[in-house]
Amino acid sequence: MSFSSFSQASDLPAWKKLQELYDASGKNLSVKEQFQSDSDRFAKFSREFTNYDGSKILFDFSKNIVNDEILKLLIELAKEAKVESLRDALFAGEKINFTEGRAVFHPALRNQSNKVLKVDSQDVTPEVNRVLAHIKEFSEQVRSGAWTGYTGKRITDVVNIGIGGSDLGPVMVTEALKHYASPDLRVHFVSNIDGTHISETLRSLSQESTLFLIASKTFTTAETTTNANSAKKWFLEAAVDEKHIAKHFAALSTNAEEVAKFGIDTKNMFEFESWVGGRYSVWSAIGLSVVLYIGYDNFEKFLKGAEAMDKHFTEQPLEDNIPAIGGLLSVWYNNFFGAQTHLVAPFDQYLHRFPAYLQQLSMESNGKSVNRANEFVKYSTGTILFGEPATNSQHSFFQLVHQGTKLIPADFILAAKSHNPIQNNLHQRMLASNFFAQAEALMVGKTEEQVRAEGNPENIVPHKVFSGNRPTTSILAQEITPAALGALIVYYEHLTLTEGAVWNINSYDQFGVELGKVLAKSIGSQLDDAVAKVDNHDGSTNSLINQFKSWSA
Ligand code: G6Q
Repeated sequence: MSFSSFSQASDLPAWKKLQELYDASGKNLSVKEQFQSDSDRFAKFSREFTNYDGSKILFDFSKNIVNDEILKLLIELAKEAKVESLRDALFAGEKINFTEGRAVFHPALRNQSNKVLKVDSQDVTPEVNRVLAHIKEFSEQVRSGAWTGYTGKRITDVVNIGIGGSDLGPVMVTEALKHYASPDLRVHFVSNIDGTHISETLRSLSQESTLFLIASKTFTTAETTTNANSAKKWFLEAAVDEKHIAKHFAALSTNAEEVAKFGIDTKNMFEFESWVGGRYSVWSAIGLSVVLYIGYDNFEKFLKGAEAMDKHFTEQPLEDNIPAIGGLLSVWYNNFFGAQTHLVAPFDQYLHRFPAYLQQLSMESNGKSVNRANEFVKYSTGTILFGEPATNSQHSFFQLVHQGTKLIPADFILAAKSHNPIQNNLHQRMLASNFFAQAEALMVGKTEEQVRAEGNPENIVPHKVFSGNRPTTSILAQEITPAALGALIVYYEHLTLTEGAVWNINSYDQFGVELGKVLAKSIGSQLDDAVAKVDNHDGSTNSLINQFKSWSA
């Protein structure tokens, strides 16, 4: 593997130089002073992305704790860690997910320019296009009302049943692009095994006008198959005859055999391939709920926006490569400043599920402690990603971001144009002013002298001091369109790749998630017997299970 010729990233020369630089001056670098001494700083450390439709997204990295020397060394680190080789291997369909023997080829799903893209020397583009054509045809039928339910009524509600990667993407994207949605169709998402989720979802729906999408790559995930069976039972309570299932259930999966066993007509199956990882699958058939909601043309724009960011990532030199810079800054904070977390705060209500989506993307990809050379890493990997939309989050956990003892690098996201410019755009101006003010305050801080000058009593002064120098990346889009959202997601995908490449870990397996699927099964069978006491676990687990049995009886 040409991209994995080293073991520990901390042994790379650039890593060592970064450590020296951090110790000597990096840790005390004042961003405020850098702005004072360098009038070009914004131009130097910001990058503009141009989408396929000419729209722009501005990535302002200038409020990060970097200077020319640090950025240069971070780029050197990326080169030594062969980030570009890993990227090229991914885009060439190589099996870079070596622990599962799989290619990681989700960019092939947004190959709107129809390049020949091969896995195992076979061009996958015709098959991707065939599924897209099927999605287009089906979604147009449902949206136009030509596709009807078993009593001839049109479909008014779509319920996507899936979990993890088969849920988070569609939920986030349908919420983010609600502005583009058809008013005639509602989408719902059921993921949790908790019976409350499906019960509360179905409560207001009618069997005659509901379409279920069973979204599961494997079609064996316990939560999804159990929820799907409950949906089927609910449906048949009204429809009675199993032949009606064909009009009300579709499958988004790689597993035709299990789909057929469940009773779904494989004509209503939308396939994708094993080289699509769950957390990278919103671009595949897993995105069908998105297509039904916003229409195929908008979905195509979403794919094209994503493809434009792929193009940027594959073609731009590291110095100008926006996702690579984002990933390298993350390494800088994680491994030199000891930052444990990363905050993503969209100043945009439509993006309210974006942090949850990114949480899986980042933490499932890079929550690994063994490197590609099969050794434990000697440095911290993965970042604890969290976030909530602002301004709400300003009124809660931003306190810790401003004045806590921890360094929390943050991304703030804003669209210049609101889809809801109510009150003569007053709301938008207020939102934007918070976006600017927060990033500025986090950088500039407030000194003792300033607090004193405000007339505060001496014993209160230290409490009102803000150290400042807390790094933020401001991401300013023109508008949250399907194309902009596509590009924004891919920015984070490739940022995650860059981190994983430097850390020399496999960002594409998820054995920790799979463990959960197995563990619950064995205890589940012990719960089938409501009374028999269990004694084969540790003392705590035995007692908890036995108490549960007695209380739930
Ligand atoms: C994603 C993960 C995981 C997966 C779910 C659902 O990368 O592997 O979140 O998407 O466990 O799996 P199925 O789609 O197979 O039901």
